[in-house]
Amino acid sequence: MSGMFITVAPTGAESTKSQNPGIPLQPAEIVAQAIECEAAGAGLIHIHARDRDGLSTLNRGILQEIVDGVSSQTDLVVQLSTGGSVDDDFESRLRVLDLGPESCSLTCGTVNFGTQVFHNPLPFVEELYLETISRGIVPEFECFDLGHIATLHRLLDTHGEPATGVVHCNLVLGVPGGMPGDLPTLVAARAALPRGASWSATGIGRAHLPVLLGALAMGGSLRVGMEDVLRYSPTELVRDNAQLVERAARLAADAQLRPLSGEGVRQKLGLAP
Ligand code: KMH
Ligand code: ZN
Repeated sequence: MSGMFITVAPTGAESTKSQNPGIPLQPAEIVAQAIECEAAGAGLIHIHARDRDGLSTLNRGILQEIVDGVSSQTDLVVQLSTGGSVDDDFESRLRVLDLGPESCSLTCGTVNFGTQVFHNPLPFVEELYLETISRGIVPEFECFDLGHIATLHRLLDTHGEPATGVVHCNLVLGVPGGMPGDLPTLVAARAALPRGASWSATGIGRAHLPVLLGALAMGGSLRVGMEDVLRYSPTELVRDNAQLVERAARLAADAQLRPLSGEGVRQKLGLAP
């Protein structure tokens, strides 16, 4: 199925309420914002969990609570983060798959992450990929750098295609330590993707709008959300995730594109007949 979609990444692992009080951290807040984001045009949700203190966690009880709320109250495609935070160990990140999500993130290599390091050595990446294949989960290949796209090619050459036969990538630009968030880099990254791949892009922080507009112009899908950006403009904080989805949907409509609903995303990713 052709067409573009909007992913919302409402929470992430790093941002705090003191940076932006609108960020949803607890399960009920995340579910409430998911409902609003679906109404605004999102088709897929990328989920991270926080504990009662608002700190990043891979606790499967909390993740399940969020998944249950989102699945029972929206038709959004559910994608769980296997990235977690830079402090999470590989075993905990793999065990997220025990929850049986429709999709999961799969970062294709290690990257400097500000002053920290997001560790994704090849053996872990391969193990995670093989687990997605055996469990029928659609991986979203997260590429923070051009080298990650080279690793994606290597994964496909070595281990074959993903469970549903669809390769879907998310290009992440503007992480300090990863690809810069500018148009020439986005064009290069998109050109390096496997032929026929489905792709979205997201720009972190001030790279958000340039990357969104570039991806839209190139026919890509869009990822927005407070995991990636906390300011709506240089002078304004983001109100909530729906505000970001609304803007993306508005710009897509101006470009004469209509984002796919959850059902359309399922078809595009090979999750539905
Ligand atoms: N929080 C970052 C270290 C993912 O969700 O897979 C990793 C991340 C990527 O957010
Ligand atoms: Zn994430």
